[in-house]
Amino acid sequence: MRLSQSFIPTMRQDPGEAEVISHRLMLRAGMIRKVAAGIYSYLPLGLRVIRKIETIVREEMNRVGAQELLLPILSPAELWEETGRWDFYGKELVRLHDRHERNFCLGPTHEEVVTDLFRREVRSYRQLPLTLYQIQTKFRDEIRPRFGLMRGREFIMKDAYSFDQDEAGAQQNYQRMYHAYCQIFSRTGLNFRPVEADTGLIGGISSHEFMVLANTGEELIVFDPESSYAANVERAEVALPQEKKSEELQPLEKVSTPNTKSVEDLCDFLKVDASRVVKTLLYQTGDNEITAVLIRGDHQANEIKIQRFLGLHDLTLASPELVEKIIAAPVGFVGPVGISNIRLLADNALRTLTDFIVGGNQTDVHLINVNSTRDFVIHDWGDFRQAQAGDPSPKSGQPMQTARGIEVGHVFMLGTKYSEKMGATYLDAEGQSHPAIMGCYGIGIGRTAAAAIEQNHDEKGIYWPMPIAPFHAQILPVTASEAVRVASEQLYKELEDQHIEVLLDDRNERGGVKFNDADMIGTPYHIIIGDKGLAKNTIEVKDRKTGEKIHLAPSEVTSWIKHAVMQKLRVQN
Ligand code: 9G3
Repeated sequence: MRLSQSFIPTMRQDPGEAEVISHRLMLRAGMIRKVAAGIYSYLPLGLRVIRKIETIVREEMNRVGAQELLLPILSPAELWEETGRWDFYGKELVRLHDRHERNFCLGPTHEEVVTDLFRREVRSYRQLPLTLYQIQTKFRDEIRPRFGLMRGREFIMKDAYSFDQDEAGAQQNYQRMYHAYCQIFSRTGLNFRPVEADTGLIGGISSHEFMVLANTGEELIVFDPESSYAANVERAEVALPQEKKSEELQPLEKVSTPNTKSVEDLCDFLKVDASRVVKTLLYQTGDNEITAVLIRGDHQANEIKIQRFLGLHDLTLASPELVEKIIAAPVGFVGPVGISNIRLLADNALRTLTDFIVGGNQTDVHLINVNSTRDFVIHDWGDFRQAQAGDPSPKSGQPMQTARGIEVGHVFMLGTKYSEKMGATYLDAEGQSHPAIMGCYGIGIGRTAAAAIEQNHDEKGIYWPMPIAPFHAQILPVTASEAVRVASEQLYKELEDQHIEVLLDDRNERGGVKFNDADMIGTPYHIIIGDKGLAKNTIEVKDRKTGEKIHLAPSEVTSWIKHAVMQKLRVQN
C-alpha cells in the first residue's frame, strides 16, 4: 500500500479527549475516529488490526470444532421475556420497536437467540456436542462509555455457545475452549494470564477471565508466584486466619476521638495501626432494614461476596437518614456494641482479633479494647473482604502478589440456566428428554487491539506484535532523489511479490515527518532509504520495538525482511 494514496489520517497534536494511551494512540495513528460517545468508525489501519485478531480467533475456534454462524443484531423482546432478562436489564439494553409497535433490542449478547435456534433445530443426543460462534457488533448503553475501544457502547465481540448432553461433556468442552483461548492470546503476541473469575449476574457455575497484564488495566488480580493460582480480586478466596486469639482481654473503654470519621484520622489520633480498628459498614437490605458488615480497618469490603452471601442482586450503602432512623448513630461513628435491631456479619479476619477499636454510636466517640462475644454478638461469619497482596495463596500458602489487567476474554460454564427456562432439550438414547448443558465464551476484539497497545507502546507510539500488526514493514524514502525513488519502488515491488504487507511512504514529506508517523503507526520494521546509504550501497533496517538497526545491501533486504517476518509470525504460533 502506498501512503500517498491511503486514508491514514495521523495527528501531530495530542487529542485532548483521550484518557488512556491506547485511545490516544489509536486516534493519533489514524486507526479510529469517534462518531458519538462510545461509538467509533474503524478506519483502514484500525480495521486491518481488527481483521488480523478476528482471523486468529476464527482459526482457533474452527480448530476446536466450533462452527461460525451469524445471528441477527435485532432481537425480539419475546425471547428476552422468556429468560426474565427483558425486565432485568434496565437502560443498558438498547430497546426499540418496529412499525407494528413490536419490541426489539440491539443484541448485547446472544444467549437467548442461540438457545432459541437450538430448541427449534436440535432433537437428538446424536447432534451433540454442538458449539456455535459468531463475530459481531454488539450494543450496550454503558452509563459512562470511555477509554476508546476499551469500553464502547458499540463493540465487536466473538461470542460462542456450547451445548452438551452431560456435565462431563460440558466440562470437556469448557477445557477445550479454555485452551483455545490460551492459544489465541499467545498467538496475538500478548502477555496475558487466565484467572478465576466471579460468575456475576449471568449466574454460571465456573468461569475464567483472560487478562492482558498492563498497569493501566481496570481489573485487579491476585496471583501466587509459586503456583498457577490466579484470580480476580472480586473472586479470590481468603483463607481463614492462623493465629490464636489471646486469652487475656482488656476492659472495654470509651474514648473521646474528635473529628475522626475515617480509619486514617482515627489511627493518627490514637497512634494505632489500622489492623486494630474494625469498620462497621451498613448496607440497606430492605425497605426499612440495615445489615452491618464488620471489616478490619486495613481490609477492603468485597461487595460481590457480601451480595452473594445475602442472596441479593445489588448492594447499596444505607443512607445517613436511614442509619439515624434505625440505629440513631452518626455515620462515621457507628459500631456494633449496644445495637440489637440489625443483623451483624463479620469477616473471618475478626475471628482472631482481640481488644480492637470500633465506633461508639455517638459523635466523636470510639470504644477501645472491644471483643466479640463478650461485648456484642456476631450473627454470621464469612469471607467478606477483598484479597490483597501478602494474603496466603489457597494453593501454596505462600504470600500472593497483585497485578493489574485488562479483561479481553471470558469463558463461562452456564449449566442449564438458559436451556431450562427456554425448553432447549434433547432426547437421549432411551428417548428421555433433558435440558442441554451450556457454556458461553466471549472475546472483545476491539478491546484486544486496545490492550495490545497498552502493552506495546513507548513515548513515540505503538510497536505492534507481528501477528496483529497492520503492516509488516514500512519503506521510508527519506531524501527526494531519483536514485532513492527507484530503489524504494524496486524494494516495494519485491516485498509485495513475497506477500510481505508493506507500506511505502511515498508522500512528498520531510524525513522527520515520515519517521514520526512510522513510529506512531508502529509497523515492526522500518526500511530507511537515503542517498547517503545508497552511495555506500546500503539500506538501513530498523526494529521499531528495540531500535536496533542493521545495514544491508539493497539486494539483501527482501530476503532478510521475509525471513524476519516469518520467524516472528511463527514464534507465536
Ligand atoms: C445484557 C446487557 C448487558 C450484559 C448482558 C446482557 C454482560 C450480559 C454477560 C455476558 C456473558 C457472555 C456471551 C459471550 C461470553 C460472555 N452485560 N452480560 O449477559 F442484556 Cl444490557 O455477556 N455472553
